[in-house]
Amino acid sequence: MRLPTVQDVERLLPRPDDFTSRSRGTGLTARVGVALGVAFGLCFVTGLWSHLQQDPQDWVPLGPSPAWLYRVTQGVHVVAGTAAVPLLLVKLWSVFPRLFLRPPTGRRALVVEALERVSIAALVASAVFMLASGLLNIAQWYPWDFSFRRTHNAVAWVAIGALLVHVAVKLPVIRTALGAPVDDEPVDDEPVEEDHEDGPSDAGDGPTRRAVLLGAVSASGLTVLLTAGQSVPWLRDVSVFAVRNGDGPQGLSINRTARAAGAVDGASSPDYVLEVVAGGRTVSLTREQLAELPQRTHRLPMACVEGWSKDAVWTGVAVRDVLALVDAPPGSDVRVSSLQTRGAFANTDLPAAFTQDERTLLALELNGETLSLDHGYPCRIIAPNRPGVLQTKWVRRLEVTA
Ligand SMILES: Nc1nc2c(c(=O)[nH]1)N[C@H]1C(S)=C(S)[C@@H](COP(=O)(O)O)O[C@H]1N2
Ligand SMILES: [Mo]
Repeated sequence: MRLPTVQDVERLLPRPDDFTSRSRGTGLTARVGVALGVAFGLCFVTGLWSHLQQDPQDWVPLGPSPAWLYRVTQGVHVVAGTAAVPLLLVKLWSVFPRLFLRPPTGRRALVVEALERVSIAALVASAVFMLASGLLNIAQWYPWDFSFRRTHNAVAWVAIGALLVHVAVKLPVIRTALGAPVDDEPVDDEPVEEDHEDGPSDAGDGPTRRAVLLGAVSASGLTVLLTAGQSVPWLRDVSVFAVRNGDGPQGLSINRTARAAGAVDGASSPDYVLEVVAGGRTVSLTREQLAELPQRTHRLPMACVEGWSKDAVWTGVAVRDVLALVDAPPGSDVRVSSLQTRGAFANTDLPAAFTQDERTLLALELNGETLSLDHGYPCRIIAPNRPGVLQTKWVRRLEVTA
């Protein structure tokens, strides 16, 4: 018996022409591609913005105003990413037969083709990774060991680079495809085909491309409706897919509980004091002493990186008033440490622009009640226009760093 040769295997593989469904076509691919490009563009810009808040660079001016900005950018980030899922699936399905294109002859053509395929492989792999890792992060399920934020950010650059290369290479095809109707011929004029048991007819089976396009866009729109309520209050009741919608004890979702953070003992200890440190000076304040300082009340959103956000009324001491007790110069950078003993986000940095703002609070009350243990008792940071992960709960120490 002879082993099958490469030619034998090649004969068994389908060719792009073997896929005769009328549902596929460049008109469909290009239109879904444009929608996907917009979604990925929005995700990239808002994602970079969120990354920079958590990893500040000198050249990016970050500040507390407007207070709602991060809430909007991160809401857009998560909604656009979720809406991209059905679009990506339809896009991949529409170009799948091209996987079976045979390599061209001639060395030059072969090199060009190989380069294009490598860029497409990078694009597909990175796009799938971005959406999958983003969705898993929203679900707070981490089946990996790497840092989500750093990896999601690094792969985003691969995705956006590969996307730009792809658009540049395909630009002539895209322009032609967008200039023509999505279906080759008007649907109404098509003769009614009978179903053939022995495979697709020559004209091709399946829904028209217009129908597929409509389906893809509707699925994407539906995804938006089902998730946007995590940040858009009047959609809360519609958004059954929203993992968290902002509601919870004291009128606000709880992200990590005091127990999960290992903060219960420290937070309920009668010996609790807040340490405020600048240069050589340290002041220790009990919770009662904090409550005796001038109190301010502000309505500020909690805006989680996972997309959910909600306004709440916070009462407490302005961070800048506390810093004044140790004669810290106005506009100091501050390191915030918490009582947390387990997991990430135990310590955060509060840049000068935030410590200067009188709305940046060490909150003692949430929506008119004493902060519950899970919301950060004895006191927590709440600042305008900040990602939720930086709104440190169970604060133990504020130290001026610069
Ligand atoms: N010390 C500490 N603070 C923390 C966290 C944490 O894990 N540890 N989680 C943050 C995250 S991710 C969010 S979204 C907010 C949520 O605050 P809440 O649980 O009071 O709504 O708290 C932030 N503060
Ligand atoms: Mo969060």
